[in-house]
Order: sequence, then C-alpha cells, then structure tokens
Amino acid sequence: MNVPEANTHPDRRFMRLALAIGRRNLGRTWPNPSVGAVVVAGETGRERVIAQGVTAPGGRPHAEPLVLAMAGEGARGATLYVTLEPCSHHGATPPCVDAIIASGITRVVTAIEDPDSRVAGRGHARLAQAGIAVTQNVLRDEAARDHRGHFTRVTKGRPSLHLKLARTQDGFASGAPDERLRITGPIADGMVHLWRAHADAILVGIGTARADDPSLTVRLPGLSQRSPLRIVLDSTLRLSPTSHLVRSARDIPTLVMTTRSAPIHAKRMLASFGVETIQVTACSSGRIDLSAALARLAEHGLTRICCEGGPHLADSLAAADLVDVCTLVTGPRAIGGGGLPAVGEALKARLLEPSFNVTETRAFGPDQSVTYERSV
Ligand code: AOF
Ligand code: ZN
Repeated sequence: MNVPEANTHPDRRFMRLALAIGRRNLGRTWPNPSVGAVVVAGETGRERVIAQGVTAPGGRPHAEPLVLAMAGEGARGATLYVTLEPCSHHGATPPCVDAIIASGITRVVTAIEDPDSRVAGRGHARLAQAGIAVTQNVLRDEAARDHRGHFTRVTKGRPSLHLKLARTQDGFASGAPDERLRITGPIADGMVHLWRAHADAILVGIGTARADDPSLTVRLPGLSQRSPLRIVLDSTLRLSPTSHLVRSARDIPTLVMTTRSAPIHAKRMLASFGVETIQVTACSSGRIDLSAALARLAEHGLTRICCEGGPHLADSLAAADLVDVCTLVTGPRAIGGGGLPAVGEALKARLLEPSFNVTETRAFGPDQSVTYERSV
C-alpha cells in the first residue's frame, strides 16, 4: 500500500520520529544497524506514542523487542513503526517478527527492506502471513541514508566512508609539508566531534598521525564516552610511542593496519601500549591496499567509518571509489599558495559524478561546510 505524499501524513510523522530515535545510537551498535521503533495506539486522529526505542549499544537487543516490552498489553491492536524490516532469522536473538506477532500488533510500517540475506523480504512476508497489515517504504530514502553503513557492509562488503577535509579559503589543507595549520574554528570542530560520536571508527593515515599528533577522541560534554575505535593506516609502522594515539590506547581502542614490511619490534612496542596491529595486503607501491583494508574492517563488523586522514589518503580512497560521503569545511583564512591542495584530482572528479549530490551546506561561525553524498 502506498502512503499519500503529504509530509504531515501520520505514517510519515511517526516514521520521522522513529528515524530520529534510530539515529541516537549510530556508532554504537555495530556490527548491527541502529534501528528506531515506535509503537502508536489509538484510532485515527487520536494516535498516541506509547513506546519508543532504538537498537541497544552492541547491537542487541534489537529495537522491536525493547519497544514491545515497553508497550506491554498496549501493543494489542497498535501500529509498530520501524526504520528497517524486522528480522526473521534466528541469530544472536530470536526473530523480531515472532515477538511482533506474539504482541498483538495489528499493523507494521517499515521504512526499508533489510538487505541482509537472512532477512531480505522474509520479515515482511512472515508478518503478512500472520495477518498483520504491512506498509513498506515510508521515508525510504532517509532510512537508506541512516542505514548506509549496514547497507554498504552487506552489499559491498565494506563499511561506508565519510571523508572530512578542512581547507583554507584558497583551497589548501596545509602550508609546507608536515606543517600543522589550524583551519577551522571551535564551532566546526564541535560538529566534527559529533560526527565522530556517530561513527564506528575514525580513520587516518600515518602522515596525518605524525604531522598532527591527533587524539581523535570525542570531546563534547556528555559524549566523552562515545569515542569510537581509532584506526591508523601505517604500512611500515612509523607510529611513535610518544604519540597521543599510542599513549591513550589503553583507554580508547586503537587499531593499526600495516603490511608485511612492518618490523616486528615496532609491532611489539605497539602491543605493549595496548595497540592492536593487523596485517593487510600491500599494493605494488608498498602502500596498504585500501579496498582490502576496508573489506577487513567490514569483516571485523565495522559499518560506518569517518576518515579525517589528510588529502593524500582522501584522494587515494576516492581513486579506489571507496568514498560515500564527503564534507569539506572551509575556514576564513587564505595562505596565498604554496600549500597542499585539500581536494586532490581523483576526489574532485568523483564529487562531480552524477551519483554525488550536495545534500547540505552549513555555516559554523566563520566556517562553511558543504556535504556531498553518493545517492542511495
Ligand atoms: C531488527 N531490529 O534493531 C536490528 C536489526 O546477529 P543478530 O541476530 O543481532 O542479527 C543482526 C541482523 O539483524 C543485522 O545484520 C540486521 O540485518 C538486523 N538488524 N534487525 O529487526 C534491529 N538492529
Ligand atoms: Zn530483529
């Protein structure tokens, strides 16, 4: 059944709420998607939200059993809004469709089918067979964007990748090589910390790790517990034992991806600080094979990666067609030439492809951001 277009239609309103709730746990549910669910009771025109919830941190319980428990007897005859097709498989938890059928819910509205081969339409089919009215594809595109990480992992075997690059007014990422340049101000930086909190991992290259000595943590009031995994691509293990990343690895998980050229003593040194290293394939240049590295991260369960790794890494990721979202933040200052361009040739070409669209432009104090997204 199709839902009328109007934005105020109750199905859209309640699905919009479910999507907003679902976004709360982005970055905390991997390997699972962060799904939002809302139970609505009452006749048309007098609907009430009686329960709302989101997939728990760590990915389980799923959203549906949480909201059904909250709704209790109130679920009888009510409508469940859920941002992803409910699962039908026996995985780590029993199928959500069984819990829905048992609860007495009479209508289920979903935003998008789950591409996971264990579900892929079977969840909807089981609900319909049980006599439940099913409405699909409500705010589908919004849901596809929110679940981009899950979809990319399932369909492409890699996490989704959000590139973040800061540039001066005249387009440079830095002045002289290895020189640290403050481009953006505190408001834009706060936004970057919020993106970090909603990512499963933050990725940088060894060049950035050495030049900037970043902490890559979430430093926002109330969200400091949400620092995600930090990943450094470092083909020959040049990460310094005195770096912020290494020194804080006991508190915040840190993973270094390297190649067979890594010296064993460097591996041991990193291990003694609690840094995990994993070896991945190198290209003929000796650099890490980025597609192989991302495939490995997907196997590890990661779905959403935010890359703050500097222009060289950004351009290599774009050349390998591994970029899904790119945010360019432009600061007010110009350096007058001689620096390293923030957007390299491969990325520039990629962002001009018809599959990429500008989805957001914002001002953060004196800084301006523009976000490009691959269509879903
Ligand atoms: C839902 N509701 O809240 C989520 C779902 O390993 P399991 O058993 O936890 O199942 C993981 C799969 O379930 C995951 O790949 C995705 O297809 C789906 N996630 N499904 O019904 C939820 N998070
Ligand atoms: Zn489920």
